[in-house]
This record gives sequence, structure tokens and C-alpha cells, in this order.
Amino acid sequence: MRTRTQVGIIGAGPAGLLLQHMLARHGVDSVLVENRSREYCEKRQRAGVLEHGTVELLKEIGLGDRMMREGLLHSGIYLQFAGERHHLDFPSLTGGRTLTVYAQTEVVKDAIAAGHPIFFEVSDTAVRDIDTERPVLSFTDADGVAHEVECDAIAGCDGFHGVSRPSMPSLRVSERTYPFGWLGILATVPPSTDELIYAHSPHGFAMHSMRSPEVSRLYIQVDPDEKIDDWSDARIWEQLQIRLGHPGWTLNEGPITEKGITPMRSFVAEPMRSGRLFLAGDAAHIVPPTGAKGLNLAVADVKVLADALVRLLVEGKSDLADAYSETCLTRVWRSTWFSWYMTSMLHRFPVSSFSDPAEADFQEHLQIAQLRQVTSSEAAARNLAENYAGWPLP
Ligand code: RFL
Ligand code: PHB
Repeated sequence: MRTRTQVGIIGAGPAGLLLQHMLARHGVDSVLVENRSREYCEKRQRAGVLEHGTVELLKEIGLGDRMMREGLLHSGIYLQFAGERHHLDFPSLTGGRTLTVYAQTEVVKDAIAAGHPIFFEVSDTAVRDIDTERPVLSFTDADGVAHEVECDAIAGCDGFHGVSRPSMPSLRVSERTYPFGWLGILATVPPSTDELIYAHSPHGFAMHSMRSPEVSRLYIQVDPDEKIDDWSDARIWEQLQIRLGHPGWTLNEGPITEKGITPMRSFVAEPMRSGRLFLAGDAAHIVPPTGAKGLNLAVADVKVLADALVRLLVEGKSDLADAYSETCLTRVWRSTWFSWYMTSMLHRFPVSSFSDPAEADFQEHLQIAQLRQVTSSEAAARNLAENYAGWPLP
């Protein structure tokens, strides 16, 4: 079946869904294809922290009502190390910027509920003719019908394992793989803390986040090749108690409803555009989760892309589309730096990751020195807070 739309979008993650919604508000029509089911997309557990700018954007585009009712407003984080726990107050350090804890999966649900055209459970997604003004998005729908959609532009919002990035003719890739992963759990137990806790400990990093007044989200650093089956619930709680433990504070335990291991890597592909194919979100870049930047970066990309496509397709001007890659990459590299900084400061690097064991000791001392700086110097704290709370959206 041959059809036509203005923008073909691949991927029903936050990037693709929010792009579709922003385009629709400007009268630009689109078709979105997703290879998973709607139920899978709405259940997948991922990020949880929305930057100030992301929250403002969701409100502006009419997707903020439930977030404003159910999201948890946060004014900072705790940093814990060497038996100390310090609070960083973001509003006073950043001139009023706050964070909202509202799960990515809820943002996805809200955007799908907006009701724009989405084909779930597609297969054989492919793009061609991206160097022409009529690129084609092809796929087979859930009923087995083959589609060819002629577009003015295609947005590759299909995550790290999608088909868009491999369709780009030439890319420069920068990459770092960290020698650890994160084991994350969801537990039915009220959070034991008012703000997120990032803990550096001799046993490895741990973090306490949350999803609601009834549900906690917690993470521990593990070896990247660990198997989740080797981690019983009791073993996970034991490590969380050791790593997050603090005098006078209790970590409440509860039933674990979900657990999984995510490897930690940084990845940036440049440029983010070739002809009429534009990459956005995880399709173009991955950051380790320590800085809570992945989702927010995907949102920033599609804000820039929506503006560029409206300008191109409604006003007939290509200036913003031509600048798309460069505009996004400035922020991408800033987030990549911040995610590296948080990751390097907070994790325990295995001795095997150094050529000389004395270097492991050296690294550990540098980390503590850096944490002391961030928790005692207002200038250092402000640097962390400004980056964590996020920069205004373009
Ligand atoms: P997504 O969310 O990965 O969405 C991409 C969508 O594209 C679909 N897709 C295809 N559809 C059609 N045809 C194809 N050939 C396709 N190939 C793929 C996929 O099914 C999917 O629905 O990318 P997007 O929209 O760019 O959003 C980015 C964020 O999801 C991501 O940056 C963060 O969630 C990263 N991330 C985390 N970030 C945090 O800040 N904190 C976290 O705790 C956190 N946990 C995570 C994460 C990423 C994970 N991934 C990608 C493995 C945990 C995991 C498991
Ligand atoms: C989460 O709530 O899942 C979360 C929060 C902060 C991070 C990473 C993940 O840095």
C-alpha cells in the first residue's frame, strides 16, 4: 500500500511520541511506526527524573496535566560518601530550578493517549531515498500488509538498536564502555528518603530513587556481565543496606516487582542528519544514567527537530534543519561530559580496569576529594546543580 505523509517517525519512545505531538500542534501530519506492542511501550521501566525544562515543555504542549498531579517535585539530591550525607539544594544554587520525578513510562502513556496515528507491532522497518526530497519509510503492519509511505522527512527515533542510524551513509562514532553496569529494582515500599540519594561506597555505587509515595526505585553498581538470576532479592537488599546505610536512617524493604541489569556506556554518532533523515534521542547518543540525562536529552533533540521541521515544511526555509545536528550536538556533548563526571565520581572502578593497582587507590582518593569539593564549595556545588537541573531548552 502506497501512502503519503509529511513526516515519517520511527519509534514510540519519548523522542518519537513527543515529536509527533509537537508537529501535530503545528498542523504537520505524521505516521509513527513502532515494532513493539502498545502494552510493552507503556510498561517498559526506564528513566524517572524530568529536568525543569522538560517539565515546562510538557506543560506547554498540553501533556502536563497528569504529571502536575502525580509527579513528585524535588529540590535537590543527596550525595553520600565516607560516612557523610549532604543535601544539594538546587533552587538556591540555580536561581529556582527544580526536578520532577515522573517515570518515562508515564510520559509515554500520556503521549500515546493524545491519539495521533501510530502503527504498533510493525516489522521490516526500512528507509530509502533519504538524499532526495521524498524519502520513503517502508514497513509491514501487524496484519501483514506492506506499506510504503512517501514523506518529506523521516525522523529516526528508534533508539540505540534501531534501523535509522545504520541507514546513514557516513558517521563518526565516539564511544566509552564503563567497566560496570546498574542493577535496578522496583519495590512496593514507600521511599525511605525525600530526595534521591547517590551513594559512593567501598562496595560500589548505590542509588535510591522513587516512582510514587508507594513505590521505590533503587539501583546498585554490578559487574557488566553479571546475570540477574544470580541476584536473589535478599542479596540485592543486603547490598543496598550496606551501600546506602547511614547512622540514624533506615532503608525500608518491600517486595521487588521488577529487576534488570543495564550496561553503562557513552556513545555519540555525528552528524545527526543526512539529507532528509534526522536522528533523535538514543538513536544518535547514549549516556550512562548517573546524570539522569538520557530522557531529557531525547526531549531536547525533538524540540529542536520539531522547530526545524515546522520551519522547513510550513515556511519552506531550511536554515533550522541545516543547523539541526550542530544545535543538538552542543547539548549532547555537555550532557555526555556531565554524565561522565557523575559516573566517574561516584562508581567504584574495579582494580582490573587499571594497569597498575596503585591507580585504583589514586582514583578512589580523587573521587573523595571531588565529592568533598562539591559538598563544601558553593561554586563546585553550583556547577553540579546547574548541569543536573538542566539548561533551558533551545
Ligand atoms: P527509546 O525509548 O529507546 O525508544 C525507541 C523506540 O524505537 C523502537 N524501535 C523500532 N520501531 C520500529 N522499527 C524498528 N526497527 C525499531 N527499532 C527500535 C523501540 O521499540 C522503542 O520503542 O529511545 P528514545 O525515544 O530516544 O528515548 C531515550 C530514553 O528512552 C533513554 O535515553 C533513557 O531511558 C535511558 N535510560 C535511562 N535514562 C535515565 O536517565 N535513567 C534511567 O534509569 C535509565 N534507564 C535507560 C534505562 C535506557 C535503557 N535502554 C535503552 C536499554 C534503562 C534501559 C534498559
Ligand atoms: C530513576 O529514577 O530511574 C533514575 C533517577 C536518577 C538517575 C537515574 C535513574 O540518575
